[in-house]
Amino acid sequence: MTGKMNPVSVDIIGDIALVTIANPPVNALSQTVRAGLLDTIENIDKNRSILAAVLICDGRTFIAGADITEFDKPSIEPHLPDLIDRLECSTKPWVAAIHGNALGGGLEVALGCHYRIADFSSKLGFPEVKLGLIPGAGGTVRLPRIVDSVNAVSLVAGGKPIKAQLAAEWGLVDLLVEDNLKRDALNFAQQIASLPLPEPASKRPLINKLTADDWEAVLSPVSNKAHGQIAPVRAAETIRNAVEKPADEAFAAERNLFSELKNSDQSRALRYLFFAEKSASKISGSSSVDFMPVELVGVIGGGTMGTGIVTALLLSNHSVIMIERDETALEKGKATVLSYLQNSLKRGLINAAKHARLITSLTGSIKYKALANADLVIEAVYEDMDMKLDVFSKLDTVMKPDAILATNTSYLDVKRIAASTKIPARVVGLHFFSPAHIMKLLEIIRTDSVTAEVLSSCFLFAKRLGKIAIPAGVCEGFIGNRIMSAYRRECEYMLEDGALPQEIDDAMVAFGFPMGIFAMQDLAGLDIAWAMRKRQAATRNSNTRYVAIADRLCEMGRFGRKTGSGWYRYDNTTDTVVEKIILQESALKGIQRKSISAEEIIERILNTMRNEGSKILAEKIANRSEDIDVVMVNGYGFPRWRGGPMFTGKNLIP
Ligand code: 3H9
Repeated sequence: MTGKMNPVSVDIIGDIALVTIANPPVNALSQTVRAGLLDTIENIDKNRSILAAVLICDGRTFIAGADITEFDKPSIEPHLPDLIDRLECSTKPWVAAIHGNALGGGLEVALGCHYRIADFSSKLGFPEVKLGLIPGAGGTVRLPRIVDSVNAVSLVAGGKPIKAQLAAEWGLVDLLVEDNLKRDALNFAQQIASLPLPEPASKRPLINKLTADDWEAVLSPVSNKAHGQIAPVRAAETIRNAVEKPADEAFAAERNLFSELKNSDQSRALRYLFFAEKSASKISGSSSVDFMPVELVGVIGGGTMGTGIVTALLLSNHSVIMIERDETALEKGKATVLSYLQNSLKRGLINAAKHARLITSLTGSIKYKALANADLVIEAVYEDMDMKLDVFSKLDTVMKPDAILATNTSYLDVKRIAASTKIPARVVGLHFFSPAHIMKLLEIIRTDSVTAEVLSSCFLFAKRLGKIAIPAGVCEGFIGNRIMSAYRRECEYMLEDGALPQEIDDAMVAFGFPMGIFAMQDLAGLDIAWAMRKRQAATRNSNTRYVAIADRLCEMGRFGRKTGSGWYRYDNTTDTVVEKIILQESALKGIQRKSISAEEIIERILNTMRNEGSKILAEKIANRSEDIDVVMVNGYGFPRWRGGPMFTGKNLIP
């Protein structure tokens, strides 16, 4: 044991031992916890007056897993798999009393206990695949001896925790409790203390066996969804191994695979991102700064962005006033929000009572003066500076003086917007991503004039929305769109140099992007970017290389999927138009086309992303290179398991 205070304490209550882990913030299984727990198991086994033990945690959660910060250091005894083997062989029955989250190694400890009880609001799961890992302390072996093998695969390979109620339906939880977990756990322990000691989970028979065809049906969706990530596939295979092989062999195989994956590039990348995301908002908000409460929020505009933002606000329990230019547009916007909420209800994300309450939290108006009491207003009108300046001049006259004024612009100069108002110190950019109620990323754009109080309040607001907030300075496109513009430009150069859209898109998908840049443009529509290029035409530097292929497509009315064709044609007919335009444009510039391999395509894309990222850092638009990676992964489809463009640069993947 180290000199640190023992995070495991024991109270003897009658003939029950109440074992409490106190290792804030999430009761991770660090070495001191493992050592304390091992001592406690030994002591309880030796103490003849104790009939049963309850394992409970202090603070906001049960054990949230192994201590991830220890994964890059040499592992110190007692190792978690050995500890859990010892726990399940205890001569006294152990009851895990779960609140908050029982995750990863935490759920493995609970599986080592003989019984599990949980409060209704708790969640149980194996998120290891999100860190590029599989459970490494016997979880894959014990789980299919407690729950159905198909459920075991979905829990371990999916990585998504399940609610306690479902866990109880699966047999993972023996008892659900309402409000007093400690009291109910002690009562439960008293009841089971006189029963024969149950078989340890690893010695129990399997819940069910699957045929080879069943396994095919279970495993193939996992590999189809993996998009290059190894862990989910290996996790599912490990469950199959645990079902088909003797437990001893399965334990050893799981342990070996866990160590192999822990040292893999993918796991290192995913762990890097885990901590990058956790620390992003922390360094931005300062504890010494006051926060302004944000309860009532106004949203200007009921279009795609506005309705997504309103939905996100309602789902995080804010009251919202939507402003539109006329009643028809307002009703349309509100109807869209209601359809999103209905969808959340249908998908079980909110219950009927919450749905009913959220609907009453939405009001709308066509008059700006309805915003007089709002704490924050988010402008989400068309991406046009004059239109935005007009909105802010109206806001200036109606908002209370301490309200925060935010623009959702994705490219425009927030400093100019701020300077146009009476109090520039309260103006900030809140760049949501579409659909705003689903995408987790939020860029918080700071001007030179904005106060620390406004910024900190925005980070707190983002946390309540459940967003990953990244601070960014003012420049065209901020962090994400600026990098995307740069690499899109590079992809267009590649078209002129010799590649075809399909080749570039295929290379990106093979690298792990959900879709290529050209397919994505077709989905988003080519017309908005075209309008912007036309606006910029007069001021464009004539010495800069300009690729006109997208303009040619737009001139033909090819705006993407919505018009049936863009970079691709969507009616299953062969289309040579785009290729012809590309060849013409290359010829016009006298470019000798040469084929570009998939590797070179990716290298050129990554180099461009990193170069732009380095400029963004040098200009202090982003605080840290980790923030750039968090933006590209969460907003632009960069494969999470590769860590982000800046990380791949440092770590040379591929
Ligand atoms: C595993 O268990 C492997 C085993 O199968 C086998 C082993 C042999 N370790 O997210 P929050 C920190 S793999 C260390 O803001 P929330 C986090 O960095 C593990 N630190 O709180 C943050 O630190 P800071 C499987 C951890 O309430 C602070 O705790 N488990 C760990 O919003 C608060 O975190 C997981 O993957 C950890 N395991 O959410 C669970 N977890 O304040 C990962 C958190 O310095 N964790 N921290 O920035 C989570 O999903 C969320 O943290 C949780 C709480 C839902 C628990």
